[in-house]
Amino acid sequence: MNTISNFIGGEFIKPLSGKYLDNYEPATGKIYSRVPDSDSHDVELAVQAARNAFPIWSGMSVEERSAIMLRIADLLTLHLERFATAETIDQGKPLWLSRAMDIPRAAQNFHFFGTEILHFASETHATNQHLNYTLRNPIGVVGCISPWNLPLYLFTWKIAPALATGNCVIAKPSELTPMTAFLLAELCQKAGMPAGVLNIVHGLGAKVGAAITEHPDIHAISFTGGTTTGENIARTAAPMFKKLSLELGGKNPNIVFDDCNLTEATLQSARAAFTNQGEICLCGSRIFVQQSIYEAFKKEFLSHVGKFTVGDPLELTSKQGALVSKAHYEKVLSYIEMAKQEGGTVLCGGKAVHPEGRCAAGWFIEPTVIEGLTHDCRVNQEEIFGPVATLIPFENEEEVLAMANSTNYGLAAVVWTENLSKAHRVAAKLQSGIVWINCWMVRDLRTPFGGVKHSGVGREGGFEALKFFTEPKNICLKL
Ligand code: TXE
Repeated sequence: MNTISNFIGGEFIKPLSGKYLDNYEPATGKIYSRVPDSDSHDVELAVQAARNAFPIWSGMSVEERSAIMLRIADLLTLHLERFATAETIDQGKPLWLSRAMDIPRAAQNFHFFGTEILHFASETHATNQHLNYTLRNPIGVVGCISPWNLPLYLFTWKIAPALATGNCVIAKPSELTPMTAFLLAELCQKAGMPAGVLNIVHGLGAKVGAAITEHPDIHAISFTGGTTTGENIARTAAPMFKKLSLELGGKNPNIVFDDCNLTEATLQSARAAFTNQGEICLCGSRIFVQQSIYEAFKKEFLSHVGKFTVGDPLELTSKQGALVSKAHYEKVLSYIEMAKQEGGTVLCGGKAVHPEGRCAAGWFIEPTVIEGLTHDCRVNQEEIFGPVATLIPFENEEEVLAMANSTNYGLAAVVWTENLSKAHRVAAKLQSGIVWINCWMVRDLRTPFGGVKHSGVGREGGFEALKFFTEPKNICLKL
């Protein structure tokens, strides 16, 4: 049995309580490793290590920090296969996806912020009597709490800018997908990262995550996860005046106008709905199709969905893998039942899958498409976060904008039209932090990333992330 350790003060150490949680392989539904059931005492140990390391790490030049981060990026690329296999076993996603997206993006996160920091400048504001200049200093010890859907991808998306700006980090990956963060720690050691700069404390959100949020010496929290959890974190952090970055859930509209490139729109809409088993906050799960092309779109879209073969995620023939946990699997199945109660018609999928062999007891669900629901029913208002998409017809721009903007969420949106003035007009009116026009999941890491309404507070990415993890100080000098 593979036993994971915490990584504190540059060492792999057991949880002080000696307690562990079972870690399951989603594809088999079986326990395959153990993860520390840490608590506030382990977090305290990590904070002490981080505080001791801060003068060293923040005292390094940006070039020295950058060199270590670029070494980590190179090591991740060198060990891609090992990390991709570990990610697939731990999260349930297909191996082709871990290889093509998750691990390369984790390396890219280190490379991007390890180089961006070299270009992070600040401002001066001069008059004929005074010179103002702005210093951007690291905050000190910060907390990074990440989710289970893109484990290493989002773990590194948070810790890389924090580290690049000279902060020391207390990081907590999801207890459902701890493995690749555990493996990353060894690469950080190899890359020469000083002890205590990055500390990884594994365990339950309500214990370890809460302890990180509550700790008086952790002055900023960067969180990605569910909206309810984000709310809990904000309640704790707000009266402590901590900086907060919250990247939460989504219920993203995918709007298909009748003047779209239908071939592209159907193919990409299937990708947008079912990639990573639909477990991406950017997935387009509400597909609005203009009435005049509804039947044509439906026919072609369903043919693409039919190619999302569900199976053993370690098999390269599998386009879709297992859902991350039994609880999440049951939650998604309950939404499919709810859709039937709300008057929906299941056009394809709708059932659990039990592949032959080792995966017979795994947590698999067919890619599911449902039509005939109103835009304001629960299935079309609540985040399902699984392989479930709905088709909703519309007549005109005004109607579809009202329906698209009708949820509490506002993270991402997709628009399909060859009429660019319409594309710009609709994009401007969509209540979301990200809008893709005639494409999906194109990610330029320099752009601001995040949502509005219940999809979060603040932005990650590019200089936004470096600004979040630094405190600007204005100094005014009399000339
Ligand atoms: O997320 P949680 P879950 C959505 C998706 C999913 C729902 C819940 O709808 O079904 O959120 O998923 C830690 N204080 N997204 O339960 O609970 C937890 O240990 C501090 C969208 O996995 O939010 C984990 O490390 N931390 C999202 C992290 O928070 C706490 C991706 C996320 O767990 C905590 C994932 C607490 N009180 C889920 N409770 C996206 N936007 O990509 C838990 N945690």
